[in-house]
Formats: sequence, structure tokens, C-alpha cells
Amino acid sequence: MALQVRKATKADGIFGGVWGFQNPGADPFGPGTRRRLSAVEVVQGLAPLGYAGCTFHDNDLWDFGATPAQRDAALESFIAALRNNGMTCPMATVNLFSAAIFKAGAFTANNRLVRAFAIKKAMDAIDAARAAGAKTFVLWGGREGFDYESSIYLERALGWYRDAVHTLCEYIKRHGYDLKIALEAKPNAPRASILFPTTGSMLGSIATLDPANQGMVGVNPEVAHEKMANAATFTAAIAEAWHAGKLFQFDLNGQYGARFDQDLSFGSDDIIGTVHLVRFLKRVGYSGLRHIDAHPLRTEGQKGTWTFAHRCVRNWKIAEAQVERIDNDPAIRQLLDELEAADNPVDSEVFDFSTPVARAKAVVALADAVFDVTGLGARETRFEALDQLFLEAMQGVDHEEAA
Ligand code: GLT
Ligand code: MN
Ligand code: MN
Repeated sequence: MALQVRKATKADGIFGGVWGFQNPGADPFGPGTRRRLSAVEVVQGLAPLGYAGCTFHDNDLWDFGATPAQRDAALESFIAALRNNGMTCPMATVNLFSAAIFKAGAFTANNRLVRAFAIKKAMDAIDAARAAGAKTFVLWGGREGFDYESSIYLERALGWYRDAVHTLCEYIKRHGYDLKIALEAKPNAPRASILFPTTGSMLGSIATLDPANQGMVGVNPEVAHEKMANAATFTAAIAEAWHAGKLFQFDLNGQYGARFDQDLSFGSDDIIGTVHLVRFLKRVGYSGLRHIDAHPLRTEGQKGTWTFAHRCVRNWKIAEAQVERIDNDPAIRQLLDELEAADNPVDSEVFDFSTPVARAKAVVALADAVFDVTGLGARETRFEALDQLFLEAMQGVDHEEAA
């Protein structure tokens, strides 16, 4: 039977970054091929497709250098558009990468005045984020890095980054804002090298923050960015963040491996990886927001933009249906049960290292434990059989035989 895929609805909690949908299709080799949409037009376009809401950078709504009055008006019409469409804004961020002043970095620019201006701009964006109801504030340091190593003092730049995060934490606390900061890693583009290139290194940097601020800082892993860093799978990065209690949200899109960023539609490039991501999140009971951070191709017109928007949420629902089919597949369930039993023999229960009490017992048991090293080395894992069953279930193919 063909896979039954439900329509995406707001209840799915999938949000769209307005900037992707606004994108007129410009790239380094040519100008835009379609009109740049306003943030309000994006909200209106995404509402009927099942998006739960939108996120934004300050300059997606108002131009760099706009007056406070222009900024307030733009923010008000964005919030009104969300409200009129039954949508919300769970996250906002700040553009610290487009204006010329940030050409050599923002929080980590060698120039002290640029660093100060960047922090001030982020504070203003935090005010806007809270006004829109956002509870997460993303920081993506697109220009925080270098092209030539001769132009950066790494030891100072890394410290300046931490100082900026601390300052913003102080700002949030001083205002009593209900807002957390999510740091987004990326290895390169637009700089040849960006500081904290992977989610793992970002998590490491959070551990160096003042303990008083650590709880309010997490990460925003992005599918494409992990692939740009040549990770075999993006779910591992998302899982590491979750395991550290730092998965504040994640960015969904597509990317063919370690090259410049492509921001392809979510689920278009890696069906298997997508299914495993959705299955992981189901296993751990993730209920936070899912965020589409992708861009329609330059080949698309205005209509194609909405086709693109639709396929991003549709691919999430398809992956959910594929996961359902995998999890309800009798052959897969049987094999997983058999493997679970084989991997956890009854007399192995003493080797539980998960709590201090259990560890104390396990260590005593280890003193005279004898392991059948040869037998364990020769055991059948049945991973090939299992993966084939997964692939067949994903594709709706009847299994040839129960492996
Ligand atoms: C930019 C980047 C994205 C970030 C955005 C947040 S902007 O498009 O490539 O991955 O999430 O600043
Ligand atoms: Mn992103
Ligand atoms: Mn990106």
C-alpha cells in the first residue's frame, strides 16, 4: 500500500526563517531572478502550507540603518500578520554579517568599535525578539573568522566571542527577558574559516562560559552546516546537543557534502538521513520547534518559492510516515528484539555503569569477570540484514524473507 502521508499542520510545530523565502535568488555569479518578498508576504504565503510560524533577523524586517519609527512599524506589521494567520514567532536572530561594518567580523572584529556596535545591534534585536514573543535568540557568526590567518589573533578573538555572549546574557537577565541564546556553528562561507566550526566545538565553547550563564546558552545545529564539515550524518550533531541538554532548536535544509553552502530544500538530498533524524527525535521524545532554514533555487519564480516551501514541510511528514512504517514493521521489530536480547544477556545485568551505586557494584564484578572474548568477537551483529529491512520499509517494498 502506498505510504499514507498526512498534510502538515500548525500542530507539527514547523517554522520557517523568513529570509530563505524572501531570497530573490542572487548568488555570487548573478543577481536575483525574482522579486524579494516582504516578511509579511512570507507569513501570508507560509500560513496555508501548514507552517506554525516564522522567525526573522532584524534586517529581514527593516533595513540596516532604519530609524526607530521605521523599525517599530515593520515589527508591528510582522507581528500583526502572524497573529492574523494564527502563527507565532518562537525565535529571532540578528544580522551581523551583511553590512560593510561587519566585513571583518562582528563580535570578533579586531576593531573595538565594531565589536561594541555588534553587541549594541544584538541587544536591539533581542528587544525585537521579545516583542515578537520569541523565546530563543540565535547567534550565527557568519563573519566571525578569517580568510588569512595573518589577520586574526585567535586567542583574542575566541575570548571576544565569549565576552559578547556573556554581555548578551547579562542584558537578557537585566531585562528579565524569558529568552535563551542558541549558538549556530558553520565551518565556512562566507569566511574561509569560521570560529567554532561544528556543533561539537560550539558545545565545548559553552562549557567555558561563566556557570551563571551556561544554562541560558545552547546550540542550533543545522543539517547543511554539519554536512559542510564533512560529517557523515547530521543526526549525530543533533544528538550530541540533545545529550548535553543544549538542543534549543535545529535548522533543516539540504546539502551535498563538504562544499559551499547550498541551503537546498529539506529532505531533498538525503532521504535516509532525514528518516533517521526523525526517528531519533521520536525516540527521545523531542517536542521543541523544528525550523526550516533553506532557500528556493535561483531557477524558481514566485510560484516555485511556495512549491519549495511546501516540499520542505511535506518531506518532514513523509519522513514521519516512513518512520511509522519502520517502527511497525514486524520483521524489523522481531530482529531488533532478538538483537536486544542477544546484546543484553540476563547475567550481564551487573555491568551497569549508569549510576554511582551501579558503578560501584560493576567495578567489583569486573575484578573477577571472565569474558568470552573469542565468542564476542565472532558474534553476528546482523547490521546488514537490519539496514536492508530499514531500506525496504522506507521504500514500501515487501521483504523477500525475514532475515
Ligand atoms: C544564514 C545562515 C543560516 C543561519 C541564519 C541565521 S542566516 O542564512 O547560513 O544558517 O541560520 O543567522
Ligand atoms: Mn541556519
Ligand atoms: Mn545555513
